Amino acid sequence: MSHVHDIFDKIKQRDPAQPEFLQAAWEVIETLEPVIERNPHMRELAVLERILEPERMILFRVPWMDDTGQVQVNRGMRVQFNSALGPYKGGLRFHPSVTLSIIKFLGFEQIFKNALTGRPIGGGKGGSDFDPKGKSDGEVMRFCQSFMTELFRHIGANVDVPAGDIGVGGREIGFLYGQYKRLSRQWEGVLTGKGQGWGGSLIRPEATGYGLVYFVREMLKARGEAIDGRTTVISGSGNVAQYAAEKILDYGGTVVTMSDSSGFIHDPEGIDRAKLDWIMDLKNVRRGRIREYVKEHPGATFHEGKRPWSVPCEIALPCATQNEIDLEDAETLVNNGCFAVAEGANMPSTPRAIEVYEAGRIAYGPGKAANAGGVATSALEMTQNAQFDRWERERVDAELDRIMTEIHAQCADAAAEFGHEGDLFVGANIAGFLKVANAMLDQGVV
Ligand code: NDP
Ligand code: 2IT
Repeated sequence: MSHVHDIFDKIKQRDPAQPEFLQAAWEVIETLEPVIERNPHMRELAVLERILEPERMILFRVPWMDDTGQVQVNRGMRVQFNSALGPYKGGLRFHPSVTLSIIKFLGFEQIFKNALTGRPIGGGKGGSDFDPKGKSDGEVMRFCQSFMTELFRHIGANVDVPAGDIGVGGREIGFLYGQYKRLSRQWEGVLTGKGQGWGGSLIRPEATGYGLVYFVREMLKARGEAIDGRTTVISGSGNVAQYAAEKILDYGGTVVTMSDSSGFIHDPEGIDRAKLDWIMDLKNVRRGRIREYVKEHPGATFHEGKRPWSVPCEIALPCATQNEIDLEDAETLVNNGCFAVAEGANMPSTPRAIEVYEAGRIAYGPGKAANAGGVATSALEMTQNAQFDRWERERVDAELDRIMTEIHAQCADAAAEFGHEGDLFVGANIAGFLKVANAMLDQGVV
């Protein structure tokens, strides 16, 4: 049996009930066989085995009182996966589906994503099975305060720096930060995605979506294509989806769908700037559901319980959640003429969907490369906080664009070097892995 199969068997035995983590782990290690062959010392030093085991996992009870006076109990967690390159860095997800398997998969992806950004940040992730949907601001605040009352002793500006993810946006980061500051008596860059008036970086809210589209621009450029005049299908209607849509419009593309967990809206005339502003207000201020779009925009239709991949497009941007494009969705996309898929979400494509992209030779930007703009800009926020400085919008955006362009080049170069020309999936894994593995080798057996 090959080295990577052998290692995978061991992690399966250790954590048989963690399907998302096993999926993310296999997607990386299956592409690393040639790297290990070229670097046999990595085997003896168990680099793969070490990278697959988190440095530390913290699980804790989060009790809080709801508006009726009833006490609720959720589970909190933080997986501090790898600190070879810098302090642990990665988001917090608040969603009822959160399990240790999901947080481990996200933390594992984060290690390589963060390495690709070229910034000094390690990989981590955390969250809770708390559902912010339908909760009052007071309930969300009490939950966040209770969550941070335990988490604060495990994090710090040079230790571990959480941020947002699904269900954690500016409101939650504010409540979490306030409680951290109160408990630690430190005003420091311990969280990113902070408010613009109190240490948050300009462009951080936009960064994942903008960065995704900068990556798409590079991916298409390499094939002599461009976004201008192309039709884009987007899933999700949260932070990443909204700013991906905005940047597609800036580049002259058309966006015809957005979605949430109830279904998708299809607007054949295109979601223009004014309609996108309406969606941003719906989701971010009124905290409404995407189905409400069709009441206001009669040309559009709502498709209950469905995902948007059946709508013909040239570019598909999954920006909702993991495993949202399966084999059949991928086949439909390719058969309808889609030639580029770039992942705003983490692991939105199942392994069989990825096989379809590769067989169809379409441009495929894996999440750990394509959505790295969010964490890259978080790292720029950390730099600004450490310098007690605040950069102009244009400076942060230019830096984000440069980082995304560089990530695309790194992935393309690593793919070519290992005989997989044009395969950014393999390239992202190898380029990210080599940076982390070399740092681990330098730092001894820890
Ligand atoms: P938000 O909470 O802002 O939005 C999430 C969106 O995805 C909502 O439209 C939500 O719909 C939908 N969604 C969530 N869970 C599901 C589900 N199980 N099935 C169908 N739809 C779902 O999160 P973000 O936009 O921040 O995150 C979206 C994705 O991008 C995630 O995969 C995240 O890990 C990834 N990501 C985020 C980054 C960031 O900076 N925020 C950085 C890099 C990646 P509903 O409202 O119905 O739940
Ligand atoms: O998945 C991700 O990269 C994020 N949710 C952002 C992490 C961060 O620290 O900004």
